Amino acid sequence: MTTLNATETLLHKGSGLQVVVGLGQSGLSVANYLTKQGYRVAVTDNQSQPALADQLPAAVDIRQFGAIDAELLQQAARIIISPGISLDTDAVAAARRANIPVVSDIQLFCEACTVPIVAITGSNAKSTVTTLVGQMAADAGVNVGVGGNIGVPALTLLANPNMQLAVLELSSFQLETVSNLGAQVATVLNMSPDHLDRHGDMLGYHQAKHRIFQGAKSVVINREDALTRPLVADNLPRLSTGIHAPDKGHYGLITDPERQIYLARGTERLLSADKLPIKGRHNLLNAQAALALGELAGLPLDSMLNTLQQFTGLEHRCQYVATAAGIDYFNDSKGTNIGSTMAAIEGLGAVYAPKDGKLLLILGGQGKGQQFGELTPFINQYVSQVLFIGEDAKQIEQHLRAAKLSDEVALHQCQTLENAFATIQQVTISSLSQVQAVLLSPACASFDQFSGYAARGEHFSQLVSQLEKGI
Ligand code: UMA
Ligand code: ADP
Repeated sequence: MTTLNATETLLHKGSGLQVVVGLGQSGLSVANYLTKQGYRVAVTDNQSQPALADQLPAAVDIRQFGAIDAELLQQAARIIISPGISLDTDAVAAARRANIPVVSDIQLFCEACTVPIVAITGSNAKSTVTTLVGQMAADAGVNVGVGGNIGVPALTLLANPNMQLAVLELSSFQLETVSNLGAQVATVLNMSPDHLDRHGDMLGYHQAKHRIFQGAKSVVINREDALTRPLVADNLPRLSTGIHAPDKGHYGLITDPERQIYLARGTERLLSADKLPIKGRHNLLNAQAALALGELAGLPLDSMLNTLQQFTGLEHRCQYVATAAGIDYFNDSKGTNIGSTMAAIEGLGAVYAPKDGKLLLILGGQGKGQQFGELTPFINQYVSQVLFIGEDAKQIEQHLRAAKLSDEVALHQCQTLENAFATIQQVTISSLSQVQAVLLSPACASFDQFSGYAARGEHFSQLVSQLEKGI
């Protein structure tokens, strides 16, 4: 067998130029990884001065900034595209027509990763379930790496030589350029319209998400959502989750005659729902998904149940902020699509409805091509006031009105969160408003007015605290 020395490896690999498209966090991780592997690497980005350019390794000697360099892409042996960049971008589409392979950082990760992968996608709950499974693994004494769309580029996990398990949150953007991921266990948690401006339609979005199942050794399925069911062999090990009593070995909920709800595995009651710090029906499904994924990754049940009782959830996800003038304020800024906003309205609505309370909902931002009329039944049932903000506010109002919105729901165009808070004060002064809780769950991206959902949520919390202080 011939082995190459370091210089020869460099020359050998150098013959195939690797072009990184997009210099965000994932692009930087790819440049670092591939230069360490001895490849010749070039980077190109739309921005003329990408913020991370200073952090590129010196070995990256081709840097084309200010536009994605179409000629450079034509010279590539392989293109590694950032998830934020569409495959339809002219230069990228031209390279694909020339049969140049285009992959994501996740493809490089799964080719290099030697430990089992838990792969998690879905329209909503990805970060919650990924964090929970990561915590379950850590609490069980497993050396675990948690990364992907959650904000830690997957390739950076490879720096840990002792990693025993990788838990990856994967977006449709990352998955559309991944083949044969080969996860130990894979799941699509739920499917509701999102990112349709990028994927064209629900079919395109579904196809991208379901790439997560390629080569999977086992799968977790949500019985409540047929669109999560994979097209895989019948004999592939699988567990399912749902809101009804489960079949033997599967996860679900059992409600006893006193109406107490339990997480269950088959007929076994595992944990009373009121022992979970995270609330709402959607979180009971999330807890089950984490248990099922953990089981198929070999984690012990008792330890996982302990973790569930400690897990208080993530910021900006239906997070209670404060009570001001008798009204409870909730920050669900991470509700960036209609599926998450439905879950938030239903989850909180069910809490306030028995008290004859209604919600005041703040909605809007960048609508991403969604059909907001699907929110109308939830609004009719639980919401008395809707306040619109952001660039697609007028269009969202039109969608709601066109979908049989009840006359009892008042609508207010506010443009900004500041204006929304002025309106909240006017509206809630009237005892007729029925408002007992204010919910920011925009169902939209935030980039028209904020640097991201976290900035939007923090701004909301600041405005609540000003209200509390009477400023
Ligand atoms: N860029 C171009 N041309 C374009 C668009 C972007 O050159 O047309 C450049 C930008 O100038 C920038 C770079 O590409 O320099 C940004 O790349 P990126 O948007 O892919 O961002 P990264 O920093 O690499 O972050 C990505 C994910 N971002 C997106 O998918 C948009 C992060 O998910 C992820 O955490 C990170 O990789 C690590 O894996 C964020 C996200 O918003 C949280 N995800 C979406 C979501 O959750 O809905 C899918
Ligand atoms: P993702 O990473 O997929 O965006 P998060 O865990 O960050 O998921 O939650 C995003 C939003 O989805 C939050 O607004 C949260 O309240 C909502 N959410 C959480 N679990 C579910 C679920 N099972 N179904 C629908 N929405 C959910």
